[in-house]
Formats: sequence, structure tokens, C-alpha cells
Amino acid sequence: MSNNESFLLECYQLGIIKFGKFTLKSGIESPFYVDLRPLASDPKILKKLSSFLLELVSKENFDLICGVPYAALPMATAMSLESDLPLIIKRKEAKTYGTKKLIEGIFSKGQNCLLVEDVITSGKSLLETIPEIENEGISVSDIVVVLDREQGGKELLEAKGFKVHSLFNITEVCEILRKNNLISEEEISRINDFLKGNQVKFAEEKRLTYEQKLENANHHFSKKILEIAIEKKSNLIASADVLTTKELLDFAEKVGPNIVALKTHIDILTDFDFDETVLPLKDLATKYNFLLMEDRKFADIGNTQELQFSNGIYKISSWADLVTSQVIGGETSLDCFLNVGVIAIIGMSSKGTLTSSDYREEALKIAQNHPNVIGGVSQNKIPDDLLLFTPGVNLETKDDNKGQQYNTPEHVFKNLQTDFIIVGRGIYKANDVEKATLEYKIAGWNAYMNLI
Ligand code: 5BU
Repeated sequence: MSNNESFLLECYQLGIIKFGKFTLKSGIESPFYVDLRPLASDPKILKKLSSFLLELVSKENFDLICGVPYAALPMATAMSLESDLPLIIKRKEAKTYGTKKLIEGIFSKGQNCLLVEDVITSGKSLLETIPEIENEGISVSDIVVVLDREQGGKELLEAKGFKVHSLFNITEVCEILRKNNLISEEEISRINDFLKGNQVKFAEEKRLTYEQKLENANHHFSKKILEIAIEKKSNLIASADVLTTKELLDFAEKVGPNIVALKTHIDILTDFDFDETVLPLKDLATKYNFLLMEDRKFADIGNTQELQFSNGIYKISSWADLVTSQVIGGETSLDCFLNVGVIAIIGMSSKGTLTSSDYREEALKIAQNHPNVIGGVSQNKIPDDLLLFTPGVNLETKDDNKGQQYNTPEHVFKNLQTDFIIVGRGIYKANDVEKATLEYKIAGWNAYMNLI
């Protein structure tokens, strides 16, 4: 990952760019909204930003530096501190008393000033600002901007003889966010349309309700999980990534009343014993009405998967209601999964995953065609005929330093229209597991209710 790319991702976490439907001052509806002001509230980011901006020009060419108010003021200040270029301040309106000055600070006629702007859109506000500076006898030749929205501003200023140096343009931003699974193909195509000057059509973001999905469901386990969701008002799956049978059973007892399914990695238990582990777990699943989902992620030829599914010490087929499987072995490799609901791995939540959009497209075809498959795990929207399961959900953190990438329940419902959230450490590492379960249950359910 380039420096620029990782820096952009850091900035993105501060919420500086949002996708959706925004009405601009002009009344036009834009598919994205940019506000760089939060960058100034993070000193480390502001410092890095100032270095990146200074790298765009040779500071020897300038005597002064000036930010266009207000968003670029802290940026220009940080750049002045780093480069030793003296700062001048341009007021938004001239003072009505005293000196009536528009430019504050120490400068002399004939000096060349580097202008700093946060976002360039049409370029009109810069074209108003520049003459006000030039009126004081200061010359302006270069402008550095953090983000070029690619709506003609850069070209307009360059046609007038100014050099515009931008750190990012919106196309690069989209590309970086797409590579990191932070923006959907649909959003990108809307932005491309918008940049081409076309009016953007926003589809009504209505999702199917669990009741509607239940009506359309054909598989025993897709019906079952939807019925539980409706009955418990929950779309929460707790991931029990614990190491002993005791911890697993204690955890199931605590989360059981509020979840639709308990997800296991049964092979990480250090003391697995079929009778001691599986039988009481099945009892708890019956007692609290949740499904057992074994996150085995099968990834082999059909014959081997069949052996792995029913044999060995775990005998998964005898107790799991749902299993996860890769589809890398092709459609026929899924034939062996009888009497369970298969959840196909379409896209992964980890940084650098190879589940590219081409891969996901092919994986979805297999998932949609196979009668054993009830849904998919993905970080992107999937078609309505499959249930969407989304891990990488945490209310508190953004990553785990091991490649996991987290989003909030609200984000995944709104942006992916997910059906079920999968939460591991957010719950099993919490001091109060029951309280954390309720928090995630309520956050997931409210996020769903807001969309229907
Ligand atoms: P966490 O503690 O909330 O990060 O746990 C997430 C669980 O979901 C964990 O058991 C993973 O194996 C699982 N998971 C995931 O995190 N991301 C994926 O893309 C897939 C599974 Br597929």
C-alpha cells in the first residue's frame, strides 16, 4: 500500500467523505459529500497532511503562504510551521472598522504567495479570492489543494495560468476505497455518472423485510433463521471463538436468549469431546431457540468435503444447522452438504483479501445456483434471494492489528443491507457478556428497523 493510500484511509476514518444522497447549495443532488474540517482535529493527521502538501511544490518558489478560509486555515498554519514560510491570513469579509484590511499579517508588495485550499470544485471561490490577494500587490502562481472533486475547477484555474497541485482527486479516492471494500460498485458508478454531468438517479433504498424474505424462502434453514429473527427481534449471530468446552457452554448460556445463531470454530477447542461438548450445546440451542453455525469454511473437492463434513471427531453433519463453505471447489463440491444450510464465502472482511469483485461475481453465481446454499458471507451487497451474513462488526474498534476490518452494525445494514451481523470479540471479550449481547442485538435490530 502506498503512503498516500494508507494516509487516505486514515483520513477516511475521520468521516471526511460520505456516500449517499446530498443536496448541494445549488440544489443539485450529489452522490458524495466531502468535509475536510475534521482533519484539523487530529494533530498527527494534520502534520502528515501538511508534509504531503508541501511535497507537491518547491517551497523556494514562495515567500508567503495563505489558506482560503476556513477549512484550509489550519492546513496553511501547519505548512507554515513545517516550511518556515510566513503565514498571511485572508479574511472572509473586510473589517468594517479600523484598517478595513482583507489580508492580515506581515508582507510586502511583489512577494509570491502559495495558496492552500481544502477542496476544489468549480474553482469559482478561488477565482474570487485570488484577486483580493493580488490587490495587495502579492502575486499568486500556485495553489495546493487536498482534494479535486473533478468538476472543472482545476481546468478553469489552469486555463487562467495558475498551477494547481492536488493531493487526491475523487477518482483516486474511489479507487482506493473500492480496493479496501469501503465503497460499493453501485456508489462508484453513481459518482462517475455525476462527474460526467449526468443527473444521478437514486433508487429508493428500501430493503426486503424478514417477513418478505420468509415468504420467498425455500430452504428449511433459511426459513428457520428468519422465523427466529422475527420472533426474537434479533439479527445477531455471536461468534464463540473460545478454547474450552466450559467457556463455550457458559457463553452459549449467556448469549442464547438474544441470538439467532451461535457460530463456532469447533476445531479450536482444546478439550473437544463429542458427548461433553456437542450434546449440552445442542440442548442449549433447543432451550434458547438458536441455530448452530459451524464456520468450517470447507475448501476442497466434493469427496473430501463429504468426508470432512461427516467424519473425524467433530462429525459436523450430526449437529450443525448451518456451515460455511468456500465455493472455490466449484458448484458440485457443495452437493455433499445435505440437511444443513450452506453459507457460501463470497467476500472476506480481512485486509488484502483476494475476494476481488471478479471473484465475488463468480462465487455468487455458484451460490445462487446451488439449492443447498441459503446465503453468503460478504462485505458487499448480494442479491436478495440469498441471505447476507456480515462479520467484521464491532461498535468500538476499527481493526485488530491482525488484518480484521470492522464496521458498525449501522454501517453494514445501511450500506450492505445485510441480514445478519456476526460479532466475536465485541461480545466474548466484553466484561459483561450479557450486556454486550443486548447492546449488539439492539444496535442490529434498530439499524434494520430504520431501513424498512
Ligand atoms: P471478531 O472477533 O468479531 O473479529 O470475529 C469474527 C468472526 O467471524 C471470526 O470467527 C472469523 O473467523 C469470522 N469471519 C470474519 O471475521 N471475516 C470473514 O470474512 C469471515 C469470517 Br468469512
